[in-house]
Amino acid sequence: MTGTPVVWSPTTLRHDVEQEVWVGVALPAVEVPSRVDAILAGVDGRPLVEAGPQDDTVLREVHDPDLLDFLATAAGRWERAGYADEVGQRRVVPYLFPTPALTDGMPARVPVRVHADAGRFGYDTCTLLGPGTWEAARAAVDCALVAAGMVADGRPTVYALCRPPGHHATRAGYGGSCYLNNAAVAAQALRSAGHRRVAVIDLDAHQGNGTAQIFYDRGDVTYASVHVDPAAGWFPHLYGYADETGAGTGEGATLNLPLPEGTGDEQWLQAVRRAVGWASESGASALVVSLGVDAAVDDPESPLAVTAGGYRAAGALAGSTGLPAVVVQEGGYHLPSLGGLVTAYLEGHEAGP
Ligand code: SP5
Ligand code: ZN
Repeated sequence: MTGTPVVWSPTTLRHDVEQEVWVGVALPAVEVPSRVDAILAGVDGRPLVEAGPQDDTVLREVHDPDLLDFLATAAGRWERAGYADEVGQRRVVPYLFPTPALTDGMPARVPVRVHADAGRFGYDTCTLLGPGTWEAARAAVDCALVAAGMVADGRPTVYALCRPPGHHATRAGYGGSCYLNNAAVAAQALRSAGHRRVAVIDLDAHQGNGTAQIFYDRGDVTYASVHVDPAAGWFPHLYGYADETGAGTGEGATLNLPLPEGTGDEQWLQAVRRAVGWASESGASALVVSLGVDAAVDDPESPLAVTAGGYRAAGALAGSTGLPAVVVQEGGYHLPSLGGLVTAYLEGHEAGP
């Protein structure tokens, strides 16, 4: 078997929350376990590697320990508190958000009930958490770690089939269908393995506010993202503007390239070319690609109009750098085209410099 190795874990299928609560209404979830089957079918023929449990060290460098504790225990707390019988909700849904509008600098207690506590970590209502969520999110991190380890050991390109996705997970928060930041973990793992500078290139339709935040004040991990303009009303709403360029030692190490609704291959690839050029000129010796394929024309979650050919060309641009790369799965929700889009990207990337 030839081609990019695909690192996956069957444990990632255990996250199945069925719903997302949006504007107060429970809608069918789009980030579903069958995404994994669709992608596996698409990438068929490449060597499959099953990720087993990995060490926590890098995960704890990227995330706040309180977030990790909450994610690991919340489903059990919810189950024991009896919300399924009481109100018919089997999954953790945040209810109260301790923003400055509520606390205004006054000391705030930790709410005793989990439905009131979830808003300390969950920053939107869409990202439900149930039995299996922690195990799956942790397994997705394991996929990213195994892929990063293979690249650190000399494999040129490895694809991590991470699910749930990760790039909206901040240091201390979860949201946007993301719980643990797989791409940030991969970047940090490459740093620990000796790469002095790592460049993250985020192709998901939505700006990866979690990854951007985690590395915002660092110069050793650069972040470039091509995404639908948050100013046009799109997630993550607060971040992804062009004037966010980093802070402190990270000043100039963040590049946001927001695009108008309806953007197709030509303009999207122009931005991808800029992001890839900027990343390779940064002096990075390794890449992490946050491969969301929800910029695709048929995707239900974004207004961008990229084709499979566009993703193939984006892969070719990243591959042309000749840099070793961990490609991490992010979003992409149109099940009939999902596998083909991921494969198109990988074929482009595999062509190399
Ligand atoms: C990883 C990733 O792609 N996350 C994107 C999360 C964006 N979710 C924002 C809110 C979803 C609202 N969905 C309702 C669609 C109605 N047309
Ligand atoms: Zn997305």
